[in-house]
Amino acid sequence: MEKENNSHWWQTTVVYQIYPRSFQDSDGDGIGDIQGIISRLDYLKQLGIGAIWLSPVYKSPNADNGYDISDYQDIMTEFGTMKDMDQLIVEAKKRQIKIVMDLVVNHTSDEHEWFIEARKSKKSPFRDYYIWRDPLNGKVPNSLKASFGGSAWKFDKRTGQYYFHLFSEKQPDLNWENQELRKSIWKMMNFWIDKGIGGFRMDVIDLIGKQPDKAITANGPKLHEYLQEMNSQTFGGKDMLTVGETWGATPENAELYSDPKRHELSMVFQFEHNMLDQKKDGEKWDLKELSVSELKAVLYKWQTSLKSGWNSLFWNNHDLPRIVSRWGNDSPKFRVKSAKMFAIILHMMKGTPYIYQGEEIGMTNYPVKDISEVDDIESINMYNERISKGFKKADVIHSINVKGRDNARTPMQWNNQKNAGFSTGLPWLHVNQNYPEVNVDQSLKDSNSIFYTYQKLISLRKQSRTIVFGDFKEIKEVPENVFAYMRQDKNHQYLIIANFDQHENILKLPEFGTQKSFVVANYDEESIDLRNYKLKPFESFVIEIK
Ligand code: TEU
Repeated sequence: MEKENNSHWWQTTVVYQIYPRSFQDSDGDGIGDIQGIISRLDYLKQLGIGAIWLSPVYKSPNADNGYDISDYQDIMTEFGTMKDMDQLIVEAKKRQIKIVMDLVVNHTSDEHEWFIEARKSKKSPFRDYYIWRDPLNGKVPNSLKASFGGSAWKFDKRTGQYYFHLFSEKQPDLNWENQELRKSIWKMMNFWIDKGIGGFRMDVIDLIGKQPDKAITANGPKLHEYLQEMNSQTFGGKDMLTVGETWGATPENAELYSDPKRHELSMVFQFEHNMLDQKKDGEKWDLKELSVSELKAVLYKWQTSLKSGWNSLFWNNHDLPRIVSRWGNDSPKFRVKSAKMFAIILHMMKGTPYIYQGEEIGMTNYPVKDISEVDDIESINMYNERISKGFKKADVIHSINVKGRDNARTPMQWNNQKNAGFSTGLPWLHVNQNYPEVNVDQSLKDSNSIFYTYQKLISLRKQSRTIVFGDFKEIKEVPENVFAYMRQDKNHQYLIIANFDQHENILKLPEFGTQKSFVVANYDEESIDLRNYKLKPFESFVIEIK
């Protein structure tokens, strides 16, 4: 895969994730929509990205903002129509941007026709599309828990059985053991492929091989068999970008997904680094201080352990807090510097980078004071559960402010006008109050903005095969909070340094001496003596070693 003649477009490109509900509203209903996205394609073109991962736009009652789909082949009313969607694919293509659809096939909405039929009777032809079990001694079949709180089993009175749901009870899990179900999914995927999309991001794909009776949820025994079948029945041979969301991935099984010889996916999202700030046996809400050494160890391990497979690189998505607030520093003094540091570390690693909307202008978390301000089902359910267990309200709200998913979902900040230019109506979720300073207009005017660092890094990846395919080498002789690594091949050698710290750190790299040319940096230094150099807070740079 690393050979030049064997490379794929999705290795050299950078992907931009759009959360449609929060990106751009075009009709004043306070909810982002497809025409809104179309109106911003030129901006994305200017940034330089080559693909958009579009969070779900399908018909949905929005129990989980579109991750509960009631019709895979229709568009959510608030977002527009299938005509708009077709137009988006065409308009994006004109700008050399491919659309990667979110494929949510671990579960549907309970309002999907399949489920509506399935729950009517045990004899329904769709009954076995879902997972049903009899009560055990009048109670739930087993103790498996749902991600959004409570039991994973929901009793359905009409037929006297429980159905299985790993997320909310409005998201019943599909039964992948059923071949007819799999065929229905292939058909639906081919419907989208025929429209000319660029690929799929596959929601919690590591859960489809579950065996609930054995308490197996992730990485079930038939998972890879299903993916190989999917590949051969749908996108196989079409050079599409396919990325699986896999919270349970290890380097070993990431290789199984992404080794091209196995005909599964292009790559997976692994979350080992994102989970470093939660307590070992706790949930994501149980906070722990990040250790930069641990972060380096995890990222470097992923950089060096995939041999035939391919990495994805990301700090943010619609489920994660804003990285500049979480692990950087979003105070006026350091926001820009630390946001640029994250950009540099990420884009210089090996793999395909993913940017989440607003990351390129350094959007930040938005703390709330009360649960009434929260929209996200995960946060709300957790709040109710913990309050009923006796947790202190202030502590629970603190966890939500640090880790809650709404942080990433506040409307995109386009300008300093009403509602940050997101909508002329009342936005569905509060706009971050820092929009007069943090917005796209402002970033485009300021040649020193975070936006232009992202733009530069993206264009570098287009020019340099070393950055895309070169070897990764850790440099160990640096302080704990400093990232230092090389990307190299027979033509070029790049040294990447990033001070992951709001304090200074001393760099002593005698073997590199004095360097003249910077490829990219977040301070204005012109020459650095690497034999002895005081790194400023969050100072990061890339230099080519000659
Ligand atoms: O997320 C998978 C998932 O496991 C999340 O619940 C995750 O653990 C949590 O958000 C971390 O805070 C995917 C989607 O990305 C998410 O938006 C959906 O809610 C979920 O699947 C169900 O479809």
